[in-house]
Amino acid sequence: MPNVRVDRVEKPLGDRTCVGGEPGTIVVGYWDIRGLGSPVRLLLYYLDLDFVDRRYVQGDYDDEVPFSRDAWLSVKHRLGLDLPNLPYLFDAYGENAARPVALTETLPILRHLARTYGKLVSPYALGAFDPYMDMLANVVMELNGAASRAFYGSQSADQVFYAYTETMVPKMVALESYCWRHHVAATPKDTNPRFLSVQETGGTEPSYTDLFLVELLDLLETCIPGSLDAFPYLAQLRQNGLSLERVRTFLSSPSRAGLACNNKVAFVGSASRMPPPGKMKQLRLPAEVIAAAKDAVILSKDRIER
Ligand SMILES: N[C@@H](CCC(=O)N[C@@H](CS)C(=O)NCC(=O)O)C(=O)O
Repeated sequence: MPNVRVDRVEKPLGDRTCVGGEPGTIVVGYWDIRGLGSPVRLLLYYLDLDFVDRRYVQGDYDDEVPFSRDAWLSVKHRLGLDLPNLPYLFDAYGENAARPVALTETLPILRHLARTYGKLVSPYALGAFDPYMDMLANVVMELNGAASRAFYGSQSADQVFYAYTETMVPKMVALESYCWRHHVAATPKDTNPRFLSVQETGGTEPSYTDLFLVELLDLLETCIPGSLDAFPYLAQLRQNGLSLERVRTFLSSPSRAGLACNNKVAFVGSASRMPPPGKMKQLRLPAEVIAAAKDAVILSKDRIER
């Protein structure tokens, strides 16, 4: 189990000196939620790497400035990042101490960690140099974007369900079809293959893309229960990932346990301590929306079989 220091930043920094990286360490910066920070934190736990889990806290709806982002914005352009954003990664660990790496953008961060440290756990390096994993990771990122727009951009339950059907289901169908065609994460009775990394490992080891997808699928199922009902392969992939010992360690860690899925301003999965009227922690998917997603999966299988 890695040694992780949680550093919650609740207030704007003001004139105080601002630190980005710290010599000899890995620092991850993100909001005080799961969101895009969680796959990065998960990968660090999986790799058993010590790190500083720096988490910026968004203001609440009833604060003087509602939903203030100032804890982050006050340092955003003072950390020495080329393209300031959250999540960020400062890696000054081991060989990187001489020339620290400072990155934003989730996928490059995940790839950097898999490429640099993957060999600590696997000769296959978490699929770090596998173009199929890169290809799938981009689709996972698109699914994440579609989910974020549904969570943050909706004003009603119907808008969330519409966004699920129109923007999330097509990406999930694509991933489900990939799993189905390559026998990824089949039924529990199958001993293998189990993960997306079929091309390199036969699916016996998770790639960085698997960990990213597992965390996202779990977030979807938490915010919109029923999200995976039409997708048996994705549901099984989620279970396969969550049952890994290193992932279980992460789930019960301070970097994951108790964290809200989304920031306080979100319509679903909000971290607000008392959501304003209309906002909700969870939104169960209606049966007819699940049935339509099941039809989309059947259609896709038909097309492939023909
Ligand atoms: N393309 C970026 C998206 C990053 C992003 O949208 N970050 C959001 C949180 S999920 C944010 O609040 N960024 C801080 C900012 O825009 O200043 C990535 O892959 O990491």
